[in-house]
Amino acid sequence: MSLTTADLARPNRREAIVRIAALWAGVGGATVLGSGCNSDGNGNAAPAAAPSGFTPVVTTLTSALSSPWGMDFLPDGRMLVTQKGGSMVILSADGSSIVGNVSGVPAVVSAGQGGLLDVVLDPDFATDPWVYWAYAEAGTGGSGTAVARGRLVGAALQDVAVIFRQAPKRSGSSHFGCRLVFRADKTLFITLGDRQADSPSNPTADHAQNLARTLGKVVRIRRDGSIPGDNPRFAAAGALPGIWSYGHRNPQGAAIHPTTGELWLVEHGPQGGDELNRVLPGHNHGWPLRSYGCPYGSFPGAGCQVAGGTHAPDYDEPVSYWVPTSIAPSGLAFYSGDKFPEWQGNALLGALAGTALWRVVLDGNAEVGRERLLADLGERIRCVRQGPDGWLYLLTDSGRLLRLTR
Ligand SMILES: [Ca+2]
Repeated sequence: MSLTTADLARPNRREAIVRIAALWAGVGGATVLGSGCNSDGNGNAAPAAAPSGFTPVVTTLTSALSSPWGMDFLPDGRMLVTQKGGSMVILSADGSSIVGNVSGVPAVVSAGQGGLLDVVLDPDFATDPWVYWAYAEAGTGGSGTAVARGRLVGAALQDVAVIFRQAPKRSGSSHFGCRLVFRADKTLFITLGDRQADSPSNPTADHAQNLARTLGKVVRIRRDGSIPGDNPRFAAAGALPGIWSYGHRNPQGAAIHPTTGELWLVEHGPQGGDELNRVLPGHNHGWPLRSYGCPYGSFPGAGCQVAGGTHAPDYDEPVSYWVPTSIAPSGLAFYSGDKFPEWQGNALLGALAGTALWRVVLDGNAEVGRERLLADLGERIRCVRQGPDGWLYLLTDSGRLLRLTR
C-alpha cells in the first residue's frame, strides 16, 4: 500500500485499511499484521507517532505491593495505594516502603476483576481530609461497584459512608470499571462497567444502553453522593439522574483533559475494539450496539465487528481504538508537567494484556499518532499517574510501583 500520514489519519480511509489488514491477517493465518500502518506491532488502526527522541528511565521504587489498583499523592508526598484484595496502604514519599496500613475500609468482594479499585483524594483534602474509593460490594443479586468516602486521620478512615451504588448488582466477577476523577467543579466522575451483562454476540439495549440502570455508564455525583442539578437530562422513561454518558463496556482509565477540562476514558473492547474516548455529557458511546471489536472466538477480520464497527452517526466515535488484538487498557493520564516536554498534552495509558504504556499524540481532540512504550518490561500496567514532581508513576499487576524519569 502506498499511503500518506494524512490518509491514515482520515477515519474512513483508516477503517478501510484496517479491514484490508485484517483480511490479510486472516489469509496469512497470522493474528497480527506488521505493515506501514501497523508499526506498533499490534495491528492497530493509528499511524505511528513520531518517536519520543529519548528513552525514559524506569526505576522500580517498590515491588512489595499486592495487585495494586489505584493511587493518589498525599500533600506531604506520601502515596495512598489500593490493593485489589481489599487493603489500602500508605507508601513513604520515596515510594520504597509501606509505612501504613489504612484501617476502616469496608469489606470488598475480591474475585476476578472485582475488589478494591480506584482511590482519589478530595480536592480540598488539605483542609478536610476526605478520601474516596471504589470497590466491588456484595448485595442482593451478587455484586456491584460502589463508592465510599471517609476522612483519613493518621492511617484510619473515619466517618465512612457509601455515597454511590451501581444498580443492579449481578452475579459474575467481571467489568466493574472503575476509576474516580474529580472535575474542576469538585463533582466526582465514576466510570462503571457493564458487569458483562452485554454480549457482542447478542447485542441488546437492555444494559449499557438502558438509562434506568447504571451498568456501562459514567455517573457524576457531588461529594456527598447527591446528584448535581446540571447533569444531562434524558427523555427515556425511568432514566436515572446521575448518568453523564452511556454505552460503555468496561472503563478502567479516566482523566480530565488539562486544557478543555473534559473527561476522557479508556475502555476494554471484547476481542479487539479497546477505545480511548472523549466523553461529553449525555453522549452515547455505542456499546454493545457498535464495536470495532468482535465476539470472542470470531475469525479475525473486519467482518466480525459488531454492526460493522463504525459508530457514527448514531454514536460517538472513539478517538482511538485497537484492532484486531486487544491491549486491555487500564489507567489514563494526560501529561502536563515540565519533565517530558516532548509529551506535553499526550494521553498516556497502561495496557494489561498488551504489557506496555501507550502514548497517544493529539491535535486538539483528534489523534495524530501513537507509540507503544516500555514493551520490554513485560509488565501489566494498571494505573498511570503524573506525580506532583512531574515524573510519571505506574502501578503493575506484579506488585510494582515504577517511576519514569529521564
Ligand atoms: Ca464505543
